[in-house]
Amino acid sequence: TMPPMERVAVVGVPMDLGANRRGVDMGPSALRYARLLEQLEDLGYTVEDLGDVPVSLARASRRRGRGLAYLEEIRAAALVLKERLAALPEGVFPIVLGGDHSLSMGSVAGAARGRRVGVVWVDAHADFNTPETSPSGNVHGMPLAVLSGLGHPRLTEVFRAVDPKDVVLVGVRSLDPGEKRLLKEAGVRVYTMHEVDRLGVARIAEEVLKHLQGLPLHVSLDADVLDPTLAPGVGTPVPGGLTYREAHLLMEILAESGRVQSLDLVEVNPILDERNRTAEMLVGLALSLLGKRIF
Ligand code: 5AB
Ligand code: MN
Ligand code: MN
Ligand code: MN
Repeated sequence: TMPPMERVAVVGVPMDLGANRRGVDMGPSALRYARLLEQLEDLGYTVEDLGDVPVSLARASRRRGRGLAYLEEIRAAALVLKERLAALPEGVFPIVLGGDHSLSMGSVAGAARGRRVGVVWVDAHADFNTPETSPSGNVHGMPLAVLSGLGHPRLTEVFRAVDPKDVVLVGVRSLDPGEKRLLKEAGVRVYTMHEVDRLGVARIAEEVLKHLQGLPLHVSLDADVLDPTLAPGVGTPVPGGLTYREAHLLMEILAESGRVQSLDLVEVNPILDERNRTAEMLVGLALSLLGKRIF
């Protein structure tokens, strides 16, 4: 089954302000270079590239560490993204190219258009920190909390978009103490790598679809969910990630539901990558999520 849409709109967000390491702002170019658009056309989609959302440059002088780095700059870029997605006609499937994961505040809020959606956040991390629980002050560790209504008021006032009970995490293997507590209190469903090992991805994917029954789905795919041997081009690698087939099987089963309506491909850092293989991995996964099949 293909998703219920034949048109795809691609939007880039060349932003690295939410992360510690520079370079993830080149992710949109790397994903385009890996022939995302051409391969979607080969699959039968009508594809439009909407170009990139404007993002402020990082300043060499800016001190990083505690406190929220680049809060206003990130808010502004994510807000433009939110408005661009919200303005798309119904029936167009947006694929957002990152960029650090803070952009997903805008993509989920924009794709939701004020309606109830389920979010499948596929990531080594939960991105559920608040300024109080964050060990780094980096906003890319906070977007899922903000979307759920937790975090800095400048962010939640414009990006709160989901009920945390409609959020599922898959592939998690690195959580900070405070965010663990918040995830439990909020009632987010978390499939860590322990559950991936025990249950397998097929069972998890079925459970995710059942848990989010009846809802249109947004998939947010962080490259660092993959094992770093497959996807070395990430700023925050964690050992013990998804294999090639686990990641594809998850996308294939989600695709079969016909309910996925929007996608983020984020956290690709070409500076840290080897011959663009991390971008190529994410492009392959996007194709599986949009209906590409082996046979
Ligand atoms: B990513 C960490 N939890 O908050 C933090 O790559 C890492 O978007 C966040 O998942 C990783 O700084 C953010 C330690
Ligand atoms: Mn992330
Ligand atoms: Mn991550
Ligand atoms: Mn990262």
